[in-house]
Amino acid sequence: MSQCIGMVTHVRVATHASDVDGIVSAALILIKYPNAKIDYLTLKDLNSAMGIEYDLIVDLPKLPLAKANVDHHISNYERVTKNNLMTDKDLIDPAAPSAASLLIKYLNLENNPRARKLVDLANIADTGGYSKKTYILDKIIKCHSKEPDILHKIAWILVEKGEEFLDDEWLKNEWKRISDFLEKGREISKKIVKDVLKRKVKNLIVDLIKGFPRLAISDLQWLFINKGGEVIVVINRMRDNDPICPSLSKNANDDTARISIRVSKKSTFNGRELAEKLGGGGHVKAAGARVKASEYYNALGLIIHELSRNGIVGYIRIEIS
Ligand SMILES: [Mn+2]
Repeated sequence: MSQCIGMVTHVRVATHASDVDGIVSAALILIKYPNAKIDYLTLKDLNSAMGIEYDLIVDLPKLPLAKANVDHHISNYERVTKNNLMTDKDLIDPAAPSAASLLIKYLNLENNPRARKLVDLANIADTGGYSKKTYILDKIIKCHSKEPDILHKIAWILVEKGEEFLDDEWLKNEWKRISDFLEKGREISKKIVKDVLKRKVKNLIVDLIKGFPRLAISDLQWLFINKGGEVIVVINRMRDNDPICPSLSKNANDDTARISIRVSKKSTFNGRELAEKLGGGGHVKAAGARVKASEYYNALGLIIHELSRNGIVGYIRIEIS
């Protein structure tokens, strides 16, 4: 399937800001349309983008004025089909491993070897796989997920270097800058996980107050589950500046606690149900919510109550100066 997305030279595109799939998609757009104007949006930004007539929206839900949508999220697919919003310009397939894997067909770039290698990275990232390259790229993108100019720069590096993106001096230095800090977070995580698993904890609550590298939160979750834990709930209440990825702490004063839930494959616990009880949502294995600081203790009580039905619950509070 291939489409022409507008006759104008400056196509306007929105893509997902905070992951490898979104930025690889931006790179594919730039290979095809070097003058494209790309907005890098998070789900939170969508409300303010409602009135924009995008030529194409990738790896995000279809907006009312958008001319075309390429995506693989099942929630978007269900909503679009239920409301008869699908047109022959859309390509939404929940069976696709990544939005980029659809976009490469949509843009007729399947014969471009560099594009194909980039799509491989996106597929690994979005199917829970692991490769060192995807890991590094994901961390650098996450570090800058609120900085559109830098995301655009990363997309251009992917266009120019393909999967050899670490040959780029700027990206190489970024990784150098980030990796020590990440390592600190991973070391703390290892200690926590070893300690709680020794105590037979199946369900872990980690309450982050200060000093934990934000970029390493997902590593902590991954480690707990990979070592045999079932459910991990991270509550991020940190208000201090993130020294390595300052833009991640930009909204640290918004008086909310961000709750992130991860569930192991073997567990029958439903992370989405817990998130919904907290006013959030997501998937069965990965979900999240935000609560006001004033509701923190109610939320914590609810989390402990729900987790305790699933076995031993551990609670750890992290405050590092
Ligand atoms: Mn995706």
